[in-house]
Amino acid sequence: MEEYLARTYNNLKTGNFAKLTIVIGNESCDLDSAASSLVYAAYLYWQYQQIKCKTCSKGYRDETFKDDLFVAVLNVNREDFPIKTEIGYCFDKHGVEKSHLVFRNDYDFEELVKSQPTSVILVDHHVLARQDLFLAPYVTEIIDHRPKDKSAWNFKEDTRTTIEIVGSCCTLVGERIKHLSTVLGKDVEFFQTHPICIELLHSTIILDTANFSKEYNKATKKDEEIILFLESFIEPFNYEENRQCKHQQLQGAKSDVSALTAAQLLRKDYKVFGPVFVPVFPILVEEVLQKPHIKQALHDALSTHGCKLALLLGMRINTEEMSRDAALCCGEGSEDTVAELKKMIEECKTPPFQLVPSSIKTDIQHCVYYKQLNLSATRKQYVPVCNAFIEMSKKKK
Ligand SMILES: [Mn+2]
Repeated sequence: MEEYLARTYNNLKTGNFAKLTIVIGNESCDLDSAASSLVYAAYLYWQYQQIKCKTCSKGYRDETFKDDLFVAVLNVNREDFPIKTEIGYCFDKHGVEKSHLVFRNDYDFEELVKSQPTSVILVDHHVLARQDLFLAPYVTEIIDHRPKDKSAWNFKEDTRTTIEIVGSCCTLVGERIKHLSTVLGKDVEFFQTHPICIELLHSTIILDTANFSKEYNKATKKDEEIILFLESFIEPFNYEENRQCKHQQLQGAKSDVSALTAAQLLRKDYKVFGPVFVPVFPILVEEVLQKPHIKQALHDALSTHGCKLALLLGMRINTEEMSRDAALCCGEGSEDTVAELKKMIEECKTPPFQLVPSSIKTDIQHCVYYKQLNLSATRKQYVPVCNAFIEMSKKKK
């Protein structure tokens, strides 16, 4: 894995390759997308090395011989990678060297795909985001676990597809590698020689199925089958405990935002409803407001998204206790507008948020802070209020 990552990173940088294959996940760049693209690209590289050795005589491969390149592209900008805390945790734990990863904004991929023979493999999605639409004509394979969506299908007719509803795309990647290895006559050699890949697939399937939780209900028979296959290499001392422990650690890492800056926190999980910017945090808003440079970060976030108001929603879970809080902030000159939304969330009956105004020390000028006593109300419940607010603002104009 180490050798694969370093060599790929350097060869891409120096343009030292014949044909390019890009393996890319969806734009949310969650652990499933990251692990699927990395493991599948590593496999394709390994497979290429196996076949190459058989067919190429040594003398024919002089210094001018260039290998094909298989690049996993993490579909997130490099500076936003720290936001994906569970990926950072998982990669660190299993020894994936982060300095050799390739990110969305490391290259002008639109130029790159045009300038030489290129194939693109989509994992964990098959509807391209607007900024990825230029990839469509190059797509040769799709591995995804969402229901097939033909509405935006503009891929070549001979595109190889593995689209099946299972808990995790990593399950399908594991199965595909197993199958390709058999065709190659290599049985389980790839898995035996790539323990990091086994761990990445294993961890992701556990996180995506909430450790095969019945309530969550995402796991399928195939997820179970592949995880057992992976565990035949991991050979944990106690299978049940191993899974449980991994699940807890990954969940913990996902909500561990202690190392993030104010600006990163505001980019981690947000939605925009017209003029209202609504980020949610896995910590209390009270803590977010204490972060250095929060005032500037909030100002920047509002202007980036063209918003006037921000509704910040926080939540903290301590082993058993949960608490929630919220804050409504606005930029200069939007004080009138904020008063309207303030009234709406305070008086909302469906459901009542039970917002209790509380004092807090912050250098944001226009900020109302609340404890939210209704613990089951999430951003989902605020959406209708935001939409009603947008409608009302339109009528006023
Ligand atoms: Mn997925």
